[in-house]
Order: sequence, then C-alpha cells, then structure tokens
Amino acid sequence: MEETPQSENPKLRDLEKNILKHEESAMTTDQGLKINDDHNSLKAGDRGPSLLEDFILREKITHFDHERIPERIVHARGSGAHGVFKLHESLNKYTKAKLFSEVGKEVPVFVRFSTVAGSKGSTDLARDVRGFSVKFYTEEGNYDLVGNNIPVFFIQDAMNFPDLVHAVKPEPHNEIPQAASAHDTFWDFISLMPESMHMIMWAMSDRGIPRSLRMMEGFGVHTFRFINENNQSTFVKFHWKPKLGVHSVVWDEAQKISGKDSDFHKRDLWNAIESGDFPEWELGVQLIAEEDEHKFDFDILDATKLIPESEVPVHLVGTMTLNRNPDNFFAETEQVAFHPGHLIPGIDFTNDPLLQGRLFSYTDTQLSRLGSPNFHEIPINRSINPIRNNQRDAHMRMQINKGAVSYHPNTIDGGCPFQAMMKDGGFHSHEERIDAKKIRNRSKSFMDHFSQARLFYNSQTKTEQQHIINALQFELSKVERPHIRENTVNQLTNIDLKMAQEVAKVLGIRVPENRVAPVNESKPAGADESHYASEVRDPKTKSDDALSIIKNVKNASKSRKIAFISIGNHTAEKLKSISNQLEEAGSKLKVVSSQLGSLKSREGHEVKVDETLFNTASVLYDAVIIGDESRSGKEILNNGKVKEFVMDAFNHCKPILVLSDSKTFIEEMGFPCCKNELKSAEELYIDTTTEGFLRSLSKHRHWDREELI
Ligand code: HDE
Repeated sequence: MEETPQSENPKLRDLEKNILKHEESAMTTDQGLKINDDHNSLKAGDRGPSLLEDFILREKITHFDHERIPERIVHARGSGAHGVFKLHESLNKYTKAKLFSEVGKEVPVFVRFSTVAGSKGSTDLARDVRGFSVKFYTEEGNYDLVGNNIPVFFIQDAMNFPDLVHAVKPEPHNEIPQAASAHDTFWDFISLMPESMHMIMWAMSDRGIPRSLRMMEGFGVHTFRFINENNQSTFVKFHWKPKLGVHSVVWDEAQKISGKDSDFHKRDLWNAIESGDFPEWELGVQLIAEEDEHKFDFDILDATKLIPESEVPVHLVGTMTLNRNPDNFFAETEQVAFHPGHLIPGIDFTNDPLLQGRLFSYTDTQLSRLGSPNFHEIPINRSINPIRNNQRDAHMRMQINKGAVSYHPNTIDGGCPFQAMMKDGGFHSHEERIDAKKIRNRSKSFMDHFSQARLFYNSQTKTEQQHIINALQFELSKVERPHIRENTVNQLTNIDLKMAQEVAKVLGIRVPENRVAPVNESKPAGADESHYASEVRDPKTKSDDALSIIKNVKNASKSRKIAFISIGNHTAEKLKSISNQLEEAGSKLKVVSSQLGSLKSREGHEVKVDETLFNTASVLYDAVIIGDESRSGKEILNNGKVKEFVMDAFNHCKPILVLSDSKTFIEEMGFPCCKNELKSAEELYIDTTTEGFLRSLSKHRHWDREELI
C-alpha cells in the first residue's frame, strides 16, 4: 500500500510529501523503527486516555526528561570552536612533545572559552575571569591546556578553591546575584585572603570585560615543565597572544550589552568564524632553566605570581586558528571534558599546590557531569591515537572489547596491550628528588602578597588605573556590610594608598592621609594568621608595559563592526566609499535606520537596512557614523534613538564620524561637557573625515575623551 501524507494542515502535508520522497530521511525511534505518526499519542479512542503501551511516546518523553545534564560547577557558560595549531619554531631543545617540536605540523584543536561564576544561561559581559581551554588532538594522545585570560589566580592552594567558589557564586539563601562578584560573600572572602589581591587587580581591570573572546590573551597560569629527549627539564609558562590585539569594553557598556545581547561574545565568535574571519592566536612560551628556579623574587610555583615579560621574554612559536563552528552545542561544547592532567610525553607538572589539586578535580567532575568514566568515548573527547587498555564496562560503554583478556601482565594475549617503552613514546613522569617532611603548611616563599599586585597597578596607564578604581567603587558599593568594605579597603592600602583612598571616597570610608602601607597589620576577625602574614619584598620589576592593554594597542581597525546611521539624508556615493575603505581595513559596516527593508539615499539609490534603531544599540558596535549629509544635519538628531546612540558611543569613547556640519551636530547633541562652552569636533575627539575616522578606529577608543565626561 502506498504511503499517503497524514496531516490535514496543507503546509505540513507538503513537508510530509517531501519526506516520503527521501527514504533515508524517514523518522525513526532510537531503535531504528520507522515512525509513521510523530504527532499523535496512542489513545483508547479519538478522545480517550493515552495508553501506557505507547512505547514511541514514552521513548520520546523519557529522552526529553533527561536532556539536561548538570552544568559545570564553575565555567558553566561557554563557547566552543574547532581549529588547528601549527608550529613555526621548534622547541625540541626543551621538549620531546611532537606537538612542539615538529615545525609545520598541523594539529587539530577544540577550544572552549567560558565565564567562571555565572550559570549556563547567564550573560557574557559579566565582570569575570574567562576560561581559555584548548584540547590538542595529537598523535601522542590528547593534550589539554586549561587556562584563563588572566595569568594569575585568586588562591595558592587547592584547599581554598571550594571556599572561593562558594563565596563568588550567588549567595545560597536567595541565589542572588547571578554571574556577579559585587556582593558580600565574595568580598568577605577576598578581604580575608590577601593572596587574592593580585588577581583582584586583574579582575577589576578591563581584562574582566573583554570586547571579544577573539581579543583576549590566554595563559596556562601555572608553571609547567618541558622534558626533552635527554630527560632534562625546563620550566615553562604558556601564553596565547591574539592577533587582533587585546581590547575591552567599558563597564557601563558591559552592563548595557548584558541587557541588549547577553550572547554578545558567543555571537561575535560564531559570526566571525561563519564569515571566514578566523580568529588567531600566537602561542608563546617563557622558558626558565631548571637551575634558575630560585632566582626570582617570588616563587614560580605560586599561581598568584606571574613572571614579568621584561625578566623572561615570551617566545612566539606557533599559531592557532579557529576555523569551524561546532555542529552541535551540546555534543561538542557542553560535553567536551578538559583536564590539566591530559598530558603527552615532553610535558609535565610542577609542584604548584593549586595545580596539584586540579589534577584530582577534573576527572571527578566529569563523572558527575557526564555520568560515566567512559566520557573519553564521547566523540569530542576521543583521542586520535587509538585507545588500548584493560579498562572495561561502566555506564554507556561504546567500545566493544574482544577476547578474554582484560588484565596485565598476561600470556593469553601475548602480553597485549604492551607497555610502551619511553623511546617509543611511553609517558614517564619527571623524576624529581623529594626529601621533605609531610606537612600541612604554606611555603614562606609564597608570602609576598602585594608586590605583584602593585606591579600590575603601576604598569597601567592613568585611564586603566581609573577603570580599576571605578570597578572597585562599583563592586564594593554593592556590599551591604560596612566591615567588609572596610576590610577590603584596608587590603587595598597595601597595594597603593592613593588608590585605596579614591575607592574609599565613594564608600563613605576615611583612609588617613598618612597611613603607611601596613604589611603585617592585625588580622581581621576570621582571618587565618598564616594566610594573613605577608612579607615585604623589594621586587626587581616595578613596572612592565606588557601588563597594560592600552600601551600595547596596535592597529585595532580589523574585524570591527561599525554602524552607519541614516534616515535618508546620506549619499550613496559616500556610503559606498566608506564601506569599501572599512572592508579594506578588515571591518564591516552595517546600515542602521528607523525601519527594516530598504532606504533611499539623497540620489534615490536604495540600500538594504541591516538593523533598526529599535533592535540594536550603540553598545553592540565599535564605532558610529552619522550618515546624514544635509548641511544642518539637524533632522536626524530629532530622532531620540539616534541621539541616545551617539551619546552612548561618545560616553564609551568610541570613534564617531559626522558627515554633516559638525558645529550644528555638536550643538544639537548637547553634550554635557559643552554646557558652558561649545567645544570643537577636534576637542571632543569627533572625526569629520573618513581618514581621521580610520585612524581613530585603529586606536580602539579615544580614552582621552574620558577626561571630558
Ligand atoms: Fe578549574 N575547574 N579548577 N581552574 N577550570 C573546572 O572542571 C578546579 C583553576 C579552568 O571549558 C571544572 O570540567 C579546581 C585554575 C577552566 O570545560 C572543575 C581548581 C584555572 C575550566 C575545576 C581550579 C582553571 C575549569 C569545572 C583549584 C586556570 C573550564 C568543570 C585547585 C589555569 C573547562 C570542569 C571547560 C573547569 C576545578 C582552578 C581553569 C570543577 C579544584 C587555576 C578554563 O573540575
């Protein structure tokens, strides 16, 4: 009997006809049974009760009921991408890892970026640290570099990690606030943990609110070891340097983006890859000879310290290109399982007590998240080197192991699988002499909590320092308990007295003018003496330009999104020429108007409108062009949405190009800084020529404008 479409709805009937044409597209149950009706449950009569025997309905609903898995306890919100890593300088003098010794070799990678504190559905632009995890699928097995966009961490010892996470996550009684660190429990913990002050400086800096995942650095954080063919070890720190440079948004902008597009970073990464604008990073290494382990004025095993680039330069050795979006978010980005213990021969750990704790945690968390020790069989986690061992069974086992033997040593299978000799790539932990007392303590060499926090602060430009002060003012003003605000400000005085005083002003706290930065000041109630004691050091490096974003801005005009606002008074010729110039610079122009469809230029040419003033906002763009070319340029500013758009761009220090008379434009805009005296376009850092605008774009922002706001 010939199948006929069942649906009464004509549209669905057409769809069904199509499907029936393609035998291979026929819908089936999970057991491969072709389904004839996926819309109606089996009932006793048209209007009767549903029948328990409806195995098709039960299979569908049961699968649905179990679709959610527990989200990651930290780093729940993530964005992933596939790509490739290519080495251009061999490190074979230091490591036998083929990944880092065979020049020109292309190794597939999967990368997952994440925020740390927020739930899976939270916003991308929360002030937070970003995870930067890379899985290299090498012929020697999977190597995971599970890092962050900040090179140091809050704590020194894994023992404090659950407390840190409990403190930063929403408060347990009311589950508020989501994805934010501006609340009492977080700052209570921080104020009692002086070792966190260096990381706090980074998190409160613009690094905590990146412009794009494609525009942030990545760091392995811990010191690792490279091991060469002769089993010699060299300490190594890993860096990822984005080719687009490091750029951030401003805090007011971040908060508005969270409302306008909470997927801002996710979308930006996805769209860039989809359009062939592949993000790239250079992999850099800092190498420290084994005999130099103790030559620094900090301990290289302490994850709250970085090695200044001015002391040990970063060598760039390879490029990572992200060139493919995942096919399925759940199967890939959600199910990917990283682990700092996924190593390959030639790379090993150090005794960093934070890293050591991580080695236990990551497998453990995958067991509860992915449900089985067979998570390595999920396609995104599979090694390209075939798996051969005597592990067997457990939930959702995919591999069908043949034969009787699942033990070693054995004779029945001729001793297979063999243990690999070191010369054949068998992994061998680095041999390190340990002659020590078993002890629960912290090394004295970890006790200088403030020198590098100060180094970071001193390395920032005035603008960046002000951003840190503003962020601390914002965060601490959300803290309800006065003693927590006070304890934190006291900690800040150990970094920079003036900064602490500036922060304190907004909090209604007085920090005495003559307060000398105390080092071992009496600990607040609840603080652990051993954590609180801090040593005075006189570090070699007092300031390092590599730590500033603004000092390192180079040509930033690539991969930018520019709004061209018009309500009809633009000329098609100008629009085309600007659009071409921007495209040449690697950026994209979007036409924004009051309605979708097409828009007529002054010459009568039609142009497609990309976004409307209602569905978009200035915070979603890097720069704005007011396309109106009428002499007065007044008409466009009668539109309140346009005014709001420009005012936000102005306040966020973005490049602005005005094509109409700039004096009238400035008058009509009514910028607060022009209240007493009208300022020129130049004084307001507003461009009137395309050339000037392109120059502004390449700087990312006009930070000097902040002085006017
Ligand atoms: Fe993690 N961390 N972490 N972490 N971490 C996790 O593992 C943990 C730390 C980092 O995209 C969890 O699979 C402990 C430092 C990233 O899937 C968990 C300690 C750094 C990601 C875990 C740390 C990181 C995680 C949660 C202190 C920077 C996301 C889900 C001893 C170098 C990976 C998961 C992804 C994820 C534990 C500290 C980076 C619970 C115990 C330091 C980028 O296992």
